[in-house]
Amino acid sequence: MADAKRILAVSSHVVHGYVGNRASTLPLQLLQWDVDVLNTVSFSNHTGYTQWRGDRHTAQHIRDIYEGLKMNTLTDYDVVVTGYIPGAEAVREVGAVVSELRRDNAKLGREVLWILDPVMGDEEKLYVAPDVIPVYQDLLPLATVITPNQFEAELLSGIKFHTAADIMKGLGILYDKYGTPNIVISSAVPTNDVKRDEFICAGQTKRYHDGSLVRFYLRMPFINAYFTGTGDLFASLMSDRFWTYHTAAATTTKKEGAAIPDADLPLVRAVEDVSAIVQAVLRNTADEVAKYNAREDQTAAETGIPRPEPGTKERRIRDMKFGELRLIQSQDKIRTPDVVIKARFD
Ligand code: PLP
Ligand code: PXL
Repeated sequence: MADAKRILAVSSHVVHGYVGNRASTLPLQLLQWDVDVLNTVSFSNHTGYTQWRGDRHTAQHIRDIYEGLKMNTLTDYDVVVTGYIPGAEAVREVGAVVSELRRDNAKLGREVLWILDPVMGDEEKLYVAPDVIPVYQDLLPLATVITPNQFEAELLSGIKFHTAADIMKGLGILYDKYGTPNIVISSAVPTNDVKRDEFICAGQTKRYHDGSLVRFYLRMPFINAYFTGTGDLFASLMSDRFWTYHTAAATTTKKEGAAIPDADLPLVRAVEDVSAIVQAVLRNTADEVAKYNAREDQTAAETGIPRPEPGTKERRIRDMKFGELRLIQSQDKIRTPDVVIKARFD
């Protein structure tokens, strides 16, 4: 048996539900990764419930864990994926740890990819401390792939996405500002789009053989429900697929001397696969949420006790609980996605 692929996942732990590292671990394990899990917080549940208990881990805690790994020579990772880190000092420490880890591996001729999800907020709301923003701005140039969502991409580029063209323009601005070789805006709906029946996932990458820039996008049906953890799932799956296609491209390009067109764009192939998987998980989740709503409506009708009004705390808690991603139920699609949406080039 081949040695397992090794990844370090730096994000949140929740006791209940599937966000942060709890959304990343199972999918990566199903895809044959040995997942080392470094938790940045340990909470009862995700913060979308609006009430939770638990602690944030300090920058010192993150450093300590890394030192422990290092003293046992456990830091020979193929990939590091970083996500939810709610404090500036901790983000800075993660940046220092990843930089050191890559430097140490480079001395041994090993490349470590860094998939950086600049988790800062969603739906117009910042859910980390504002002083996290400039720290991420310092780290983006170091990453292999960044995966901001719409809110984060708008914040980092400084423009609003009114039209589909703005999303593509946003990619260019992000590249000019931060220079990250691979950029993916995981999901965006132009604000001028009144129908809101689809969303766009867009990316920019470089051809391996000549370094020329390529922009691409996928249009997907909009699933009208708000799920937490989607971005975390997206980033972890990107880690798998980008590493896989990148490694294949790097060896092919070296061997053949010239590029094979399809293998020349690992990011594009990765985004196609990942989008298919995320869509499948969201469809399964949305189907279960619909069943939950039907059940609750029926119970209300039978008992004459109305459901709590939307917007109330009681309703929100129940909706959040039944809205957790259905990862276990989606494992077949995680292993073998049906890729039906192909990227189009700008
Ligand atoms: N990627 C795909 C394919 C999605 O369908 C979605 C959400 O609808 C996302 C990503 C969401 O990513 P984020 O949570 O970073 O906004
Ligand atoms: O999906 C982002 C995320 C990760 N981890 C925790 C969260 C959230 C978003 O609310 O609360 C703990």
